Amino acid sequence: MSNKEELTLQVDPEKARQDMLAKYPPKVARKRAKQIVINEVAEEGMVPEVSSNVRTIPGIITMRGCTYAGCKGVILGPTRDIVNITHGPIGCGFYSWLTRRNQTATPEGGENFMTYCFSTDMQESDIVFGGEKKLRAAVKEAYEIFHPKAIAIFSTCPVGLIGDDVHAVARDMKEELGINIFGFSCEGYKGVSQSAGHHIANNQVFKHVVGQKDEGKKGKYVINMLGEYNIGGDAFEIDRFMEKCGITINATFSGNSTYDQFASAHTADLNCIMCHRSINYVAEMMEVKYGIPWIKVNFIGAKSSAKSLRKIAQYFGDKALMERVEEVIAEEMPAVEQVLEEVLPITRGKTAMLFVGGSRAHHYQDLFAEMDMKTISAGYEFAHRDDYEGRKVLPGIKVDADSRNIEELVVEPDPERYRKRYTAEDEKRFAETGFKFKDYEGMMPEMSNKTLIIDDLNQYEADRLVELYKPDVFCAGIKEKYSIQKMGIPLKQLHSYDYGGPYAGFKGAINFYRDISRMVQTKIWSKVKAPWQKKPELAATYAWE
Ligand code: CFM
Repeated sequence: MSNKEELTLQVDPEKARQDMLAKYPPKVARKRAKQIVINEVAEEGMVPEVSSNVRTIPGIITMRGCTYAGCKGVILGPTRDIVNITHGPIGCGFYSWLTRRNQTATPEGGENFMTYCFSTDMQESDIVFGGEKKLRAAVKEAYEIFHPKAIAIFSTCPVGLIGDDVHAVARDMKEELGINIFGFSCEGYKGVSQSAGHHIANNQVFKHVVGQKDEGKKGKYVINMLGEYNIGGDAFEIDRFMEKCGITINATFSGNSTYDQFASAHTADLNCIMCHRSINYVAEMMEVKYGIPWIKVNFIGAKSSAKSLRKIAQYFGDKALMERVEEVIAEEMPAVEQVLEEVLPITRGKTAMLFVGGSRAHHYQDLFAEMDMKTISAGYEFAHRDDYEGRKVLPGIKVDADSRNIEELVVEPDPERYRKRYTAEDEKRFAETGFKFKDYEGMMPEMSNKTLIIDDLNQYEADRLVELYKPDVFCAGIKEKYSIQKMGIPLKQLHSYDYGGPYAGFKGAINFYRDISRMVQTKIWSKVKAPWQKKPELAATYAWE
C-alpha cells in the first residue's frame, strides 16, 4: 500500500500521456511510452520503471547536450587553474566558453584561466592530415604563456572520427614540459548525452589527479563536497555555513575548485554527494582506493540543508559538532521562516513542473514543497534509472552498448594510503541509528502518486504539457524559456538561475522563495501577445489537420 498523497489533476495523467504519444509514429510512440510514466509509490519506495539513459530518437528536439559538454563544461569547467584546451573546430570551444554560471573566487595572486577560451581551431586540412601536431603546438604555446600547474585536453567529435591520439600527445607533452597533462576521449557522440562525459571526466581526474598531493586542508571535520558546481554562487553560501559549523571543505568537485583540491581529495574523511548523477563514480572509486565513505546530501532547500548538516554531524558522531550544527540551524532559520511567511499566501497551492539535467529536477522540489507548491510533473534530461527510482535498482540495470562504450576503471585499495575512516564502535552506532552510506533513494519515491514522470522531455511534449496543465511555473533551461513564456507561463531557469542565485543553503532558499513568489503572481506572460497572434498575416493548416 502506498501512503503517498495522490494529486488530483485537472487532466487525468493517463489521458495526458496518451495525448502526448498520439502524435508519434508507432515505433517512436512505443519507445516514448517507456519514458513517460505515471508515478505510483509502493512499499519500500518501489516505483514504476522509467526507461532512461537511452538514445534520443533522431528528429526529436531534445533538451540534452553532448558528451564533450558534460566533460569539459560540467565537470572540469569550474576549476580555475587548469588550462582546458578543446581539440576541435572552434565552434565547440567558443560555444562552451563561459556559458555556464559556475563562479569562482580567485585569491590574491591566484590563477584563473576560466575567462579564456583555448582551442586548437581545427581546419579541414587538420581533419584530412591529422591534428596531433597542432595539438602539441597548442599545449606548448599555452604552457609558455601561462605556466599552469596542469593542462587538460578535450576531444570533440572529429578527433574521434579521424583517430587523433590525445592521450599520446598528453603523455609526451607531460614528459617534455614537466607539468601534469592529461586528455579526455569525450567526443560529443561518445554517449547518449552529457552523462557519458561526466563519467569520462570522473575517470580521468581520478586516474591523473586525485592522490597527487598528500597534504590536504587541516581541520577536525574534513569533508569533500562532490557534485556541487557553484552555479550562481551556491558553493559560497555552502562554504559560509559550513565554516560557521566548523566543518572544513577540503575539495569541491568542482565548484570554485583548484587543481590542488582534486590532488589532495583523498585526504578527507567523508565525501558528501550533492549531484549524484554527475559524480558518484569518483566517490565510489575514492572509497575503494582510499577508504573514504560517501553519503548523499542536499543543500537545496532550508530544511534539506538542516537535514544534511545533521547527517554530516551524525557521521562524525562528535557531541560538540552536533551541538554547533543545531546552533547554526537555529541562527539561520528565523530569517528563512520570516520570508516564507511573507510568500506562503502567494505560493500556497500553486503548481510547478521541473525538467532539468540529472539532479535538480529532484532537489528543487524540496524548495517548492517548503513554499507549499505542488510539483505535478518532473523529469531529467539525461539521468539514469537510479536517479529516478533509487540505487536499489542498480543491480537490475542492463548495460547497453552505449554505456559499455565508457571505460569502467578497475580500482584497488592503495597499499599505503587506504585508511578506514571509522571504528567498529562507530559502525555499531551507525547501525543503531539507521545511518545510511552510499544511499540515494531517487526522485520518484519522494513524489506524489499520479504525478507525470517524463525522461528526456522534448519540445513537442513540453508544449502539450503546458497546454494541458497550465502550471504556475515551469522550470527548465534557456532552450525552453521563450517558447514556454510565449504560451503565457513563467519559466525559471534552473541551470543558470536567470542571472539570480545563490539558491543553495539558507540564504539561497530566501532568494528562491522571493524569486518564485514574484514569478507566480505576475500576470505579464499571459497578457503578452506576439504581433502575429493579434493580427495574423498568413493563415494555413497543416496537411494532417
Ligand atoms: Fe548535476 Fe549540475 Fe544537474 Fe549536471 Fe548540467 Fe548544471 Fe543541471 Mo545544467 S552537474 S546533473 S550536467 S546538478 S549544467 S550544475 S544545471 S544540466 S541538473
